[in-house]
Amino acid sequence: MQQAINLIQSSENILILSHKNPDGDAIGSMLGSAEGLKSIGKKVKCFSKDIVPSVFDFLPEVSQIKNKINPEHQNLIVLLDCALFSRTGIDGIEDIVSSFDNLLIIDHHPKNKTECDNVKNCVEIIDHKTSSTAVLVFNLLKEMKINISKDIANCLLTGIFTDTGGFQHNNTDSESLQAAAEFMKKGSRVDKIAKNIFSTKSLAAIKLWGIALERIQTDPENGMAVSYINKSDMDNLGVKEEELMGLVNVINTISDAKFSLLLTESMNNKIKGSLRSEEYKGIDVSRIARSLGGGGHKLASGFEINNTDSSKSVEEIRKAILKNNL
Ligand SMILES: [Mn+2]
Repeated sequence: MQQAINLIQSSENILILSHKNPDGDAIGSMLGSAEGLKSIGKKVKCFSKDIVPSVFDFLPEVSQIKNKINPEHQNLIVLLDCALFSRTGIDGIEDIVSSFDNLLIIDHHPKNKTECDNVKNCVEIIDHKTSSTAVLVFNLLKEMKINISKDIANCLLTGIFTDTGGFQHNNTDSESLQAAAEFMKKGSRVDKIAKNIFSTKSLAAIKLWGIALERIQTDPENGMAVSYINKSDMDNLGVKEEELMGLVNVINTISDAKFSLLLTESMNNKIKGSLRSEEYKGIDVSRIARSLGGGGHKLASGFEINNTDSSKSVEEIRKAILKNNL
């Protein structure tokens, strides 16, 4: 922690990066840390390869997360909610980060490799037992005696809220709830965040959820509940991929299923898989995700398969998962 503070204190220009397909924790942690660092006079830029899903438009200063950035000298790069530059998904990331003095990684994903293996002046705050990167950012800002404004509170509470599935997943711990209580004291409201995240769906999106729910198949042998969404399903209803956020959690409410999988055919010929399970079901879905080139947490993880020649059907991927892992 003290090394991280030293890095920040000696840095004027700070670039904050997170992973591709940014989720609430990535976005909330970026915005919350940016506000905190700006409040002590730092020049901060936030960059994400993928646009921020519109469900997060309610967050303060969300437009400061840019999708375009020029390679320029940075004193410090802060990598949030992931630990490798490759996870940012940015083409030519090496050029963008080629000129920086220091690197700070703040993450809560279990891992064996981090960018600190490749970079000399690097500090990592990594704790896979923490519910969210937002909690780690909060601890750092507190340690730096940075005033937690209502805006910072809203951003970081959104990170905790989304990564704990609205305080329902098994990573919801006293530390997350204590942090949430601090944020509420600053004027942030869990109910408002919940409304913005969960209750802003379009009719078309709900109909598409219905199609996916209709398609669920369960496999009594391995306990998988699986469904899929094709790109044409989204096109026909005019639904954006980001509106599928949370769908896999609904599939995961089937009590007989040991784990759930949602396959989504996304743009640029990729098939995305989202996996969920519950602690008491005794399945580590990150193992499945890793075997397919992805990663994540034991009970919530994901992978992405290139399908440039459209050679793989959802059915083939489903079979491959069965064959390799179970
Ligand atoms: Mn996270």
